[in-house]
Amino acid sequence: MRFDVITLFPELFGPHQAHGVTRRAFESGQVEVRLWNLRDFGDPPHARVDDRPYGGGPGMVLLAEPLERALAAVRAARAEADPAPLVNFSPAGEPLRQDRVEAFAAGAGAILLCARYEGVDQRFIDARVDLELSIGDYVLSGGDLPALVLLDAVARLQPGVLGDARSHQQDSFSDGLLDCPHYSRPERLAVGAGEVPVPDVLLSGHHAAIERWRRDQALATTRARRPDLVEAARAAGRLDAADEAALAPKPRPKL
Ligand code: 4HQ
Repeated sequence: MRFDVITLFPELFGPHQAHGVTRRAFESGQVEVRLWNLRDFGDPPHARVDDRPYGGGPGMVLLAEPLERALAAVRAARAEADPAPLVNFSPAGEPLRQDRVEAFAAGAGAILLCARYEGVDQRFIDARVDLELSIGDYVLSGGDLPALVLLDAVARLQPGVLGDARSHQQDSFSDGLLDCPHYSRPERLAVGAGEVPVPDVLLSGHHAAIERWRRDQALATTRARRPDLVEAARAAGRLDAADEAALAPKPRPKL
């Protein structure tokens, strides 16, 4: 797959691709990333890419014409029968969730527009942008970090990137629920005055019991922190009878 990134700060992308478990996906070209510096398409004589908003007010707006030229160059280089979607990152976009990451990971890529300033001339968005995505309800200074977030989430799903294929099945959201807690050495951890053990079941060697415990933990955490995700999993038919039993209110012990 191939991602073309239109940005004013292409230097932000190299370091991410050089590190961690996702490095191989980028270095092998499994996830090919081409960077396009919007400045190269700016208006002469000073390669201008932004200007003041009509109607007044603070901040600057990314100009539609440099974006048009950059996009034309990307489209020509991709030369596709089935054009890749142009994605713009914005707090007004659709929330980016794992199901959409999985769709990108299985697809042929996209063109990622990383805006700066107050945003992009709306006429360019209306005419050219296929999809607006948000990575959360907060305000960033640009769309570069959201693009890196998407690339990272896509790269780790590529075959061979996580050592063990089972890693993704255990991820948060892989089945619509949050992940269960994880424990490693030592068996008893000195904390303050006391010692904290690892939950017994994890040392039992009883694989079915371990699997049930992890599922119950995932259900309990998800209900406590994200009841909306439990509702969505239920509505999607992803909760079986054992899950519903784990979620059911415990009968009050008689006194
Ligand atoms: N932006 N999720 C880019 C964001 C944002 C977000 C603000 C988008 C600044 C220029 N993007 N503009 N949150 O905060 O995607």
